Amino acid sequence: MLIDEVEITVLGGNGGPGRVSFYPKSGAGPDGGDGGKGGDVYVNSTSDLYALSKFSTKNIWQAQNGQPGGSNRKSGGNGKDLSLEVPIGTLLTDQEGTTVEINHLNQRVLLAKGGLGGRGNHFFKSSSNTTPKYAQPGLKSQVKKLKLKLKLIADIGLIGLPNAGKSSLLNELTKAQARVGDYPFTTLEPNLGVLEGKILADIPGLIEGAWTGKGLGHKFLGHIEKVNLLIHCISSQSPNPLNDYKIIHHELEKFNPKLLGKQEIILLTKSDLVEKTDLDIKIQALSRTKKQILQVSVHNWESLQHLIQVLQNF
Ligand SMILES: Nc1nc2c(ncn2[C@@H]2O[C@H](COP(=O)(O)OP(=O)(O)OP(=O)(O)O)[C@@H](O)[C@H]2O)c(=O)[nH]1
Ligand SMILES: [Mg+2]
Repeated sequence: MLIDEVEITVLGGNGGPGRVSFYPKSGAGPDGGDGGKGGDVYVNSTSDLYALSKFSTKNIWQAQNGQPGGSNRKSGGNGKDLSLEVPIGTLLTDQEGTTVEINHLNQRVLLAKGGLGGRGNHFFKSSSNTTPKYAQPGLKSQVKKLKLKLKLIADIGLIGLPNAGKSSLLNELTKAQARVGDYPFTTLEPNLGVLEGKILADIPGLIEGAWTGKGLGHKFLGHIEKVNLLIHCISSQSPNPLNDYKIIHHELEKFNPKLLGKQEIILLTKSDLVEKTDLDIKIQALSRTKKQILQVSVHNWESLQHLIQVLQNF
């Protein structure tokens, strides 16, 4: 299952305590070393879309604590840093509402700093106090509560009513193996595929009222906020394709009007299932949208090649 929202707490390592100790030779003074620094917590980007799933079973992550100071002025070792991997497209928001966006590969951001180590008693030696019997405790690390939310970064989004043929198309255009079924809501979470270096996302079917939370689509509408192109799939078998178009158009508008500003092409899918005259009437009806309209069938190689060619221009 694709986990796209989690809450976690991250803590750096605490600083190691300074040490109170004295050289063995009597009167030689304090030799307590400083504690080591606690490790920091970083977040790294990964292309693994499923990387948030590990946070659903474990939600507190802490870097290693610093080691205590030793005798003979030996400092404690520093705690190891902790690196957490999250998928590209993850937004991390802390309690104060500050958001960091992970949007490219090899990105690394500091999340929580480890605490500094405490000073050992050697540090506090002075002419007025040659035998200090105290040392500092290590400092506490930073703690951050974070909300992690994944927004898929796809170049192209396949949208449409349930059963429109979105997943079938994804499978034909890419090496994806999305489940296909002759019933609505076959797709329960987005599928991704790669076509000539571009990432295609197959979004679960949207229905009327999706923006209010109906069906599954609402949860995933946010994932298309970043695509460059929407491929709006409408079944050629639909009795009223223009109405289908309007339903989805309305949902996009209600969810985020900016979505309407995206480049969009209309794809009449399953074109092998209707007569050419019927198809022409439907294309005519859809021309009112002023969008580019293509027809495609997964059983028609030429129509798929034509689509691939058109997509190269986006
Ligand atoms: N004949 C024919 N059938 C198709 C074509 N494309 C899809 N289908 C069939 O249409 C049905 C729905 O296809 P899906 O790809 O699962 O549709 P979807 O839009 O992903 O559906 P949801 O995930 O439920 O939203 C399946 O039975 C497919 O085999 C096509 O070009 N021609
Ligand atoms: Mg599907």
